[in-house]
Amino acid sequence: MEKRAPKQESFNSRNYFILAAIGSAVGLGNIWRFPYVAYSNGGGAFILPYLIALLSAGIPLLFFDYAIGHRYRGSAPLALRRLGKWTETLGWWQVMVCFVIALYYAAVVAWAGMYTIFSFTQAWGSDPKTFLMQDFLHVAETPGVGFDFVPSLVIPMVVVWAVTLITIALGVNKGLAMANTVFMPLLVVMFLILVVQSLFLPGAADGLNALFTPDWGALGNLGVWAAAFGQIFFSLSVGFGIMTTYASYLKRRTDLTGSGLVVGFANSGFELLAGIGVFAALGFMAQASGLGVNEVVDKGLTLAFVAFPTIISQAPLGPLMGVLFFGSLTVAGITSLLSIVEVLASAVRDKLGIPKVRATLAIGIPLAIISTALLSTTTALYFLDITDEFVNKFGILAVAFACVIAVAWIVRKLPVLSRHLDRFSSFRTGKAWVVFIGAIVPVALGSMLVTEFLDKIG
Ligand code: LEU
Repeated sequence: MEKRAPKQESFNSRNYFILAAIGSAVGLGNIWRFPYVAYSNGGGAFILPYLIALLSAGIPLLFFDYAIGHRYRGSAPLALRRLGKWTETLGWWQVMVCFVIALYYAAVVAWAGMYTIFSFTQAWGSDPKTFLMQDFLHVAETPGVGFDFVPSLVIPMVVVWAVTLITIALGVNKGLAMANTVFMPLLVVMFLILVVQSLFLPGAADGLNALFTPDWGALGNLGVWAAAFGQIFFSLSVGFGIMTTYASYLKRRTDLTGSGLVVGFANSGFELLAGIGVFAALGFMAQASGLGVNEVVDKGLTLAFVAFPTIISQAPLGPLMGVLFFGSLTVAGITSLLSIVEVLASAVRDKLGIPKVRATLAIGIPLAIISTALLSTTTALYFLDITDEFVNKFGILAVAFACVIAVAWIVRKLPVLSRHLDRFSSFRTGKAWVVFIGAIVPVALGSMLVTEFLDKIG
């Protein structure tokens, strides 16, 4: 049986909420995912599907999450239960998605933290790939074989988890708001210096040309559109409980849509900046090694942990660049990780009716142990690759699709939410928003799920 939930916390100011929401949105997805996704899906032409995805699905879904969180004031499962009883199940599905993301997201943050330290001495030597695979991760040659512990990975994981759980346990103002107030300005300063530094490297223009040269033909490919929507959902943290939870901490009188626009555009602005910074640096790397930019681009983990160390070793003021790049990755990652864990802690708090500190420990300690156990082993990399792909493609998209269908077409609560949005906003979204959430978003999400599914089995 559900216990009576303890009194809901709330952010002391709307600015804290906006800061925390931007902190959640801007994360690993912006820095290492976006540049590669844009480059490999039409380059400059990708901006078009990307903007369409942002405006037609990302922002409307952000308003959707905000409206549910603010109106029903609770963690994702509780808010959804208040909305339609059985829809609580969807809230737990969102909680599960967050649980799985947290397992590996924390590891990447921990590794980025270690690489910030390595940057001072360029500990990776002349062969960053071998260093990453053999000396740092001790990757097993065959997946599943040699499930051995790598003790040196445990300490950074413990540090990341300790920081995360302590911050969440401190509560919404002393923990979340404080952390974001310190980390977000730090991130902006570090990242801006990094981008300027990259733009001054020889070869930077080649990198930018490679990123922005449009391949208009790519727009005929459904996969490119799917990539744009997928990027927006992950990057904006919409559809899987995070923004619902954060909006539940907003005071009653507020501006939901105005805040949403600030968060949406700040996130995309950061993403674009990351694309510019990363590709300018890759242009330098290509020139320094006498290769084409297309020969040096890599995605995700290898982009961050192999290509960047190579660049840092060759660039003037390399150690500074290393600290800025990996420092940014760590800081951006931790503020996103906080939001993922907040979803879990608040769900447990509401379900068991226990204080936030106890709820944080009750879910956080098992989570930290499982995450550390799985990702401090020689098979960490395989686990990360598989779960990341699976969660992105099926977890996030599928749960967002299910929620939108349930709310719009089964419990039919869109009119209530729309009125709520209009009441607590600086501008009215009216009928247009209902059409986006009721028709355009489900069609977009549905077709992406089918495409991904056919792709998997085909
Ligand atoms: N929005 C975050 C990012 O771009 C991810 C989310 C799971 C918190 O990295």
